[in-house]
Amino acid sequence: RKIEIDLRDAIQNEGLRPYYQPLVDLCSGRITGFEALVRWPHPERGMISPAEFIPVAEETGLINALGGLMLHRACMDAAQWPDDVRVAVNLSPLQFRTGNLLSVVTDALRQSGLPARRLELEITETLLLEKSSQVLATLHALRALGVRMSMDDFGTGYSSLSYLRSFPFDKIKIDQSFVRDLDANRDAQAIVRSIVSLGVGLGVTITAEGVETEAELSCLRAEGCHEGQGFLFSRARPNAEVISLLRAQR
Ligand code: G
Ligand code: G
Ligand code: MN
Ligand code: NA
Repeated sequence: RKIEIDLRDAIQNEGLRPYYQPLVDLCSGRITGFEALVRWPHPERGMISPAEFIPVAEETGLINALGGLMLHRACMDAAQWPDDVRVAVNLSPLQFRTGNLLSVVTDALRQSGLPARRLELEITETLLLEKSSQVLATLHALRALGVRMSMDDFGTGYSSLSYLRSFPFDKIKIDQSFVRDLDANRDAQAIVRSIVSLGVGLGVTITAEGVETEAELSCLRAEGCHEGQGFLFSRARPNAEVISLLRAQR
C-alpha cells in the first residue's frame, strides 16, 4: 500500500514531527506542560491526520519505530524548556508487546537529559483490557523510574473504574465527549463532577480534554477540575512556538 510505503519513508527521513498542545492549570491559568501529537506533512497530500496513519502504523508494526521516534524527539525538545514544564507522550498498546519499551524510555531520558519527573506517558484503557501481568510489570517499572502515568480518553472504555484499581495512575484525562457543551448538559456536568471527586479521593490530577469555549471552562472550574487542554487555550503547535507560548504568560 502506498500509505505504508510513504509512512516507512517518513519515519526514516524525519518526515514526522511532534506538535505540542498546552496543558493549563485551571487555578493559576499557567501552562504545566504540553502533549506531543504526531504530525505528518505529506509532500503530495498535505497534512495527514494521525487518526488516519496511527492505525496503519499499528497494523504494519511501524508503530514501534514511530513511537520511539516521538518519545525521543519529545524528550529532546522538552529538555530545552523551563524545568517546571512537562511533556506528555501517547503510547500505543502495541508498544508494550515488543518488550523493550522500558529501555526505549530509559534511552530517551538518558540521551536527552530530561528528568523522568518531567515525562508523562498517556495510555488508553484498551491496554489494561487483557489484564496482562507483563503489561502491569512494565507500567510499574516505568513509574519506578519516576515517569508519570496518565489514563487517556477516560470514560470511553468498557469498565473504566476497574482499571483505576489495577494500576496507580498519576493523572486521568476526561474524554472530550464529556466536555463538549458541558455548560448546557446537566448529565455531562454530573459525570465530570463525579470524576473530579474520584480524582480527589485517589489523589490523582484530573485533566479535561477538548475545552473549546469559555462556558465549558467556567463549568470545569466550578466543578473543581484541575487542568484543561483544548482549542480554547491553543491548538498543537511546532516546538519553535512553544517558547513564545511560555513567554507570553510570564
Ligand atoms: O492529534 P490529533 O490530532 O488528531 O490525534 C488523533 C489521535 O492520534 C489521538 O487519539 C491521539 O492520541 C493519537 N496520537 C497523536 N500522536 C500520537 C503518537 O505520537 N502516538 C500514538 N500512539 N498516538 C498518537
Ligand atoms: O486521544 P488523544 O486525547 O491523545 O487525542 C487528542 C486529540 O484531540 C488530538 O486529535 C487533538 O488534536 C484533539 N484536540 C485537542 N484539543 C481539541 C479541542 O479543543 N477540540 C477538538 N475537537 N479536538 C481537540
Ligand atoms: Mn492523548
Ligand atoms: Na484523549
